[in-house]
Amino acid sequence: MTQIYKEVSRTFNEYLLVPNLTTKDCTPDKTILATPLVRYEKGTEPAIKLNIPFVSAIMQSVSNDSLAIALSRCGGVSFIFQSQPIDSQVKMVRKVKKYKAGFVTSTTNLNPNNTLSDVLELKKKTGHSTMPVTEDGSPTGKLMGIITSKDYRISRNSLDIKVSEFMTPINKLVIGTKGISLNVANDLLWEHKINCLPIVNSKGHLTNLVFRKDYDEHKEHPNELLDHEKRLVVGAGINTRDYKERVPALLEAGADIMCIDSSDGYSEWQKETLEYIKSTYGDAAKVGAGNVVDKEGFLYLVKAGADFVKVGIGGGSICITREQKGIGRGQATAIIEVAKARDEYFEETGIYVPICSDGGIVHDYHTILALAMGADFIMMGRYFARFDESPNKTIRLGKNYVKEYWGEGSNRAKNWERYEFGEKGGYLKFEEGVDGYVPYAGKLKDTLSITLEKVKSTMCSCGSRSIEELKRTARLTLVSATSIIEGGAHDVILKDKEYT
Ligand code: MZP
Repeated sequence: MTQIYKEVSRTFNEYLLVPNLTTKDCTPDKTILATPLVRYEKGTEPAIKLNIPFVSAIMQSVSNDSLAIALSRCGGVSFIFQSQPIDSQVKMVRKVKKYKAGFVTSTTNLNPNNTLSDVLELKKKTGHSTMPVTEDGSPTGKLMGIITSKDYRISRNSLDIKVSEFMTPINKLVIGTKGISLNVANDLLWEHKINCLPIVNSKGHLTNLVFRKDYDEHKEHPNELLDHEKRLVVGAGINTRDYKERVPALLEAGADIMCIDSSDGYSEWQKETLEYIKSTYGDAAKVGAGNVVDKEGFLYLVKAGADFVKVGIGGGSICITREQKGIGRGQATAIIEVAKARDEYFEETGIYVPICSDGGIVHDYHTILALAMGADFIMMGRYFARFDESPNKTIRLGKNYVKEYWGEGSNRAKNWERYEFGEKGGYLKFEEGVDGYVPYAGKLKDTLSITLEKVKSTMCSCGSRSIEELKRTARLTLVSATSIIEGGAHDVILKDKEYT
């Protein structure tokens, strides 16, 4: 007999938080947004924690290397999309792992036989006025000296003069040795009143440059999410088809966390994939799975070895799965049920498996509701697609700037691995996603910091200083349709609206 759930399937807009007592020591600056990313046993620490509870979606129009760098610098993680050849995904992961805040690879280089004329041409081309001089003119050659605009006067020097004759030679330079920390590099910059510090290895070869301005920028990212080698943390999507080739390549490139990308994760293909990965790589490979919307799906993936479980079917902004296939569940109901299953599983086994609320975040406050409902962290696509750092194009549409945003189930993405079941595959039989635009929103860090301020402020209204406390003590209320109207500005004439 068909089972019909008694409870209506609900979503974020239907709930509000009821404030708890805010004590004087509960202020936004004291709230902590750290949250577990992977499973852990009672009494131990998770191997990876996020510094903010946000990750970016496994999507072509969202998570590439530049978004991954920007988000990890702010404390979250991107899952670089898997609907691309293994080698191009691996390249993106490598770029994130190689990124070292403050330590840059020199892109404007000279050799001692270059002339002043070459210097001026290079400056015009790259816009950089600080140029290391290496024996062979490469970014990693033996360092001979440095040229800055203080080293020459165009009105006095002949354009033919060789770089070796007017550069500041190595014996007059302050130099850092490879392996020093950014703090030590910064101390040298300040102590010697210089703007650029070349870093060399034991053979005297240039490895990096550290600029004073980059250090200042680094200071603006106190939440950076770093691995034990102080590299940014990065995630990568995988699928249930080519995982035997993709997973080792991603691990080799340094991916810290992987996640199976699928619209419906309650399947034997996911179980097989998880079991293969865990039996082959053990704890060295961390992998999330999903998406599910109920207790059964959650427990199935947990028992197969998932390090976290992603929750949500059909709620994504670009998703038409519910219209096309009639499957899914309201995101709020799905999270509440799965969170309960997670807590019961923890109670029974002492193993905590974090859950991720994936898709459907429209307003900033929805993120707080998702956390209060029990999500450990939140995956967003639309939210991150709007920023400078996402891979998609910014275009002008009428009076506004927008960015392209398309679903993985759209013909444009051709991500059949995410939607096909077991068949030979290779094409989408029908679309489950749309191709559209989102309003352009500038730099990730600027908007993200406002969203996080809202999260912290609401946590304080709820008397919580941590996400764990919020999940434990939050009180949610359902809202009527008319009380939703009451919640917005109403019965006033807004100043920025035309009066007609
Ligand atoms: P949103 O943040 O834009 O609302 O939702 C992003 C999520 O939608 C993704 O993380 C993924 O789970 C889901 N998604 C991606 N593509 C499609 C599709 O084409 C989709 N149907 O549903």
